[in-house]
Amino acid sequence: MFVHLGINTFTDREWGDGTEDPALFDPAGLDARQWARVAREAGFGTLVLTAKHHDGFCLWPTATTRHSVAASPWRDGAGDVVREAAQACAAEGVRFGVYCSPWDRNAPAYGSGRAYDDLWLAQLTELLTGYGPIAQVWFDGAVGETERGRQVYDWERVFTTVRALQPDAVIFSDAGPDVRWVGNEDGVAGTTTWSTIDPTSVPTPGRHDPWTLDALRHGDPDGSVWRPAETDVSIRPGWFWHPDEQPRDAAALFELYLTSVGRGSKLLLNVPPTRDGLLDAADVAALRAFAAHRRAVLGTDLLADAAATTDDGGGLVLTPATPVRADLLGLAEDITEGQHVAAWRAQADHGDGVWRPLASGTTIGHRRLVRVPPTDVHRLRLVVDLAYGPARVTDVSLHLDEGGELRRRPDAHD
Ligand code: FUL
Repeated sequence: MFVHLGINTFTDREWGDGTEDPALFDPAGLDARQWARVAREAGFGTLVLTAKHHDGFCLWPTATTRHSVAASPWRDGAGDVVREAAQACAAEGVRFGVYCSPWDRNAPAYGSGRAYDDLWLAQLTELLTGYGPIAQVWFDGAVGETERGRQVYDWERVFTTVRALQPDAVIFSDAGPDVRWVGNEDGVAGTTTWSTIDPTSVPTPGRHDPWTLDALRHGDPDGSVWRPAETDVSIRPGWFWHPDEQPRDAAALFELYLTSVGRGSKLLLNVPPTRDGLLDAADVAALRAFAAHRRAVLGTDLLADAAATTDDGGGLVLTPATPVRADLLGLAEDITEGQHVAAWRAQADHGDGVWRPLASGTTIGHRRLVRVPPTDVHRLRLVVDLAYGPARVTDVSLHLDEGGELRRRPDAHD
């Protein structure tokens, strides 16, 4: 779960310009335990907090700038959102991660090169040494121009510092090094998603050549680094909470799950706290309904009791004890030795002994979920037509999400 909270929450903006008065920040009812509890209950493994967004306002009492919670009325200037969030996550058994924006529209040194990197690394050092284990460090790619020009970050130094201070933290950016951006903020990974990529195709975060987004979206089966795609998207139109915006409903959230996790990617879903510092009741209700729906649909595998055989054509044939009606196909590949499946197809026998096409695709990865027309399945056959190494398909499942295919979004096909 992504948690965007900051000055923007109080100014109704998405990108602050850094001139905001810290006095605006006062989420009086802030309860990070509520965020972490909702995250855990809805099935999120990690919570990533915007410790600093582009406006430069720090949610912890940093020694590096006065532009922080220490200058705000919240908790009489003695509060620390990062600490409360870290402790809440520890108490709820949710991993904790931080977003600390490279782009800083408040820092006078921004755009000057090393002087700004020094400040930013000092901030990162505070975050990575003062709050216990950090599971993910999240670097967004937004870069602004200043009158001094464009800041060129020393990414090697940044990554080396994170590694030294939190060796187990997963580092996210356009250019990894551990997890890559999926190339859009719509919640849609590619139907072809390789966890490997050619690192030279996206050499640094924030560099968007014409082919960059495509490289991020699909990855590369010949890529030399393992750098899975993470799909970040917000439950609301904006990343920050705005009074006039509404969250997506449970059906739309399930669709996001299918187009992210269901395409071998990770889902990082943003749920922004209100001005009171709590997750909005409407968002919580949508998350709960989404989690219940997801568990009901995906938790029931209609092929659970099926007998498995292999036929002459190299197909895996699954025969349930009684015919099943399904509209969602689930596949999984064991990726511990690499991701290999490059083309697969599924066929169904509707009871007349004839194999008819049901679905086909390219990559599988750790999870592939594909909507199929509502079908009576007497037997299911899976064939892997192309694999760049041993094809280890570990799961073939069928599910029923009644009517779900009607909600399929037109942009969800690629
Ligand atoms: C982007 C930022 O510009 C947005 O405000 C948001 O934080 C998103 C997750 O990353 O690069």
